[in-house]
Amino acid sequence: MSTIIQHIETLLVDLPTIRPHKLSMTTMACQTMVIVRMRHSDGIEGLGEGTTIGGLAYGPESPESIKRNIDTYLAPLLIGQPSSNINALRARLNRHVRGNMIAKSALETALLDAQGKRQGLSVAALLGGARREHLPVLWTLASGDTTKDIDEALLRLEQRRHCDFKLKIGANPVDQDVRHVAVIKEALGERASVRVDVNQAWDESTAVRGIQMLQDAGIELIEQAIPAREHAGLIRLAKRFNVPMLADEAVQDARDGLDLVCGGFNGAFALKIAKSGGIYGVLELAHVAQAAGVGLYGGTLLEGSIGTAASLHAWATLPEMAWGTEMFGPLLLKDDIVVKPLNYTEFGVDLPQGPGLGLTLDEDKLAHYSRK
Ligand code: MUC
Ligand code: MG
Repeated sequence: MSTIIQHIETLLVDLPTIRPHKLSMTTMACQTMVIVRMRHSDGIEGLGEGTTIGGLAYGPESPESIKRNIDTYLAPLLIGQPSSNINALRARLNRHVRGNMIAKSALETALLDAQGKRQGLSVAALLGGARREHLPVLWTLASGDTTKDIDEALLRLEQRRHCDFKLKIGANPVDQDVRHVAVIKEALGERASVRVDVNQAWDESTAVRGIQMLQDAGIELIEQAIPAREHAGLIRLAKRFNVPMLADEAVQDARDGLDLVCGGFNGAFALKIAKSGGIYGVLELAHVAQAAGVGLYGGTLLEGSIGTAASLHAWATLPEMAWGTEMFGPLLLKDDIVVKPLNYTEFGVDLPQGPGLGLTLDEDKLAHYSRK
């Protein structure tokens, strides 16, 4: 008799951050993750994570909506279904539920984790195999204070933790933001790559002014300077400047990717399992990018260890990513809910080993940080 999905539990888990994390649309002091525990009739449990940034500040799904929509709409579509045909289960979810990509990503991760544990294979092995076991990881400087950011970057360099840095800008007037970035780049010099993420905060004419100054200051990559839906504007910026544009909020899935490359976009795409509804969706986008010669970047929505590990298994199956990854989410949190945290070393992170995601929940910590 084939194994079926028996039970799906969702937990809201609140973990404090190590310092305030300031983005153009919100400041985070805590990260809320939706943890999925999916039990199957063979006794195996699959783990998944659905996480966003700043409640509803970043996108249309909040932690509470992710939990509620899984519990009410998505989980009932999976309960009683055969566990192993993940393509059929994805199609079933997509047929009955529109959008809700973070919720779908959390469930797909739990299906893959369980399938890997069942077959004794890592998620990367289920996807055809890892091409590398160690991936580069950038750090985001977002304390809101230029001196603190420089100290933080110097420490990370000395620790051999990170040598690529992303600065979150867009909350202040453009000249003030550019000054902040230029001072940090000047202090770090050639030792580090410095990039910025504007998180949609500028209109196109502000972007033209800001990007010119950032390019002159030696910034290597400009992420999502203008609103997500302004594809034509993003293409114009990409054609206008030598410094490459990184599309983040603008590119959710393969269709967005196709639209951008058909319009002549020649920058890079930030891949996130949460934007694309999971690993399979994000790999479709990666394949469009590869076919078009668009650079890849392994992105995060600041997930904890479970979502980060799921992303790492996906990125490990791809050819070298031109812009590396930013899978530092667990390092921004004061604590972890897995027994053995991911191993960050030598400016990157090791792909976790073992069946499935390669992680085990720490039940005490999970109980401690779960919302009652
Ligand atoms: C984003 O928009 O890139 C990734 C790193 C970080 O600090 O915020 C995220 C979201
Ligand atoms: Mg971004």
